[in-house]
Amino acid sequence: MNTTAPRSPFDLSGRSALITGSTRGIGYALAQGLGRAGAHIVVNGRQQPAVDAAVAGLSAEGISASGAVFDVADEAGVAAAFAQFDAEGRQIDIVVNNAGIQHRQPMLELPLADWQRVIDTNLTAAFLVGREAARRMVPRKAGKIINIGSLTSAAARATVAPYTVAKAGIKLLSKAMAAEWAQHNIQANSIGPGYILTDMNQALVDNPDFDAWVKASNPTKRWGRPDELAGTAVYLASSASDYVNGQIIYVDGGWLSVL
Ligand code: GCO
Repeated sequence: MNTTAPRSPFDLSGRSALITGSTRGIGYALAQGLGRAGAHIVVNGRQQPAVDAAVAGLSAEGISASGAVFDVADEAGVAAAFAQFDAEGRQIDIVVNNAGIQHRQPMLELPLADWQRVIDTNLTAAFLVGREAARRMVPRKAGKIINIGSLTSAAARATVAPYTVAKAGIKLLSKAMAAEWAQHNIQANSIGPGYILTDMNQALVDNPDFDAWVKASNPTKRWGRPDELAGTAVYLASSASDYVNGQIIYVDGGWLSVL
């Protein structure tokens, strides 16, 4: 008698997921979510102590995790990280391009260097990491790429122009990846989080006008929590989404559905 339960299409055991910018915030919550679904997690950040702390935190709850310290916006650093994965025999089956920064300043005063820094980290890095991962996924004929967008993938907000443009680019980067790599059984999709309670957004949470605007604009009437993004990430990382490609799924409490 065969007593083995059929594998759930959401089961990630035996897969490895690299999540960029995963020492805290949304990235860490996605690491927990994919880890709880069975994946080995490769934590990424720029600082060794923060990466070590995140690996320790995941390990403490029984998740298999390791660390990779590199700057996602540095082409040579990204290539070196993947060469190291190759050397360790670590196959990256799932990539979550999550690393992101914010810079809030009206465009009339915005220095080019700040524009460029935000575009490099929030958009170009997803190309660099995705390209390096896909170079290995194409011959294997399997891979999952999840690019983290934003509400600003759909519409702009004053004072965050480079972020908005980068996140709009993320939405189309997933489609560009799908256009070229779907034939190799790679699925690339985006998640568009709404306003989420993270360190990056703390200044907005602490601003009573902004907080009131978020609660008034969102039909759910509250900010989202990082862990509320995990289910969508598990879906897009799993075989449950094997015929889903180039999509963006907004996890926004319904924000974009109402006027
Ligand atoms: C901002 C925030 C963004 C938002 C996000 C909502 O300043 O606009 O920092 O990160 O939370 O755009 O999707």
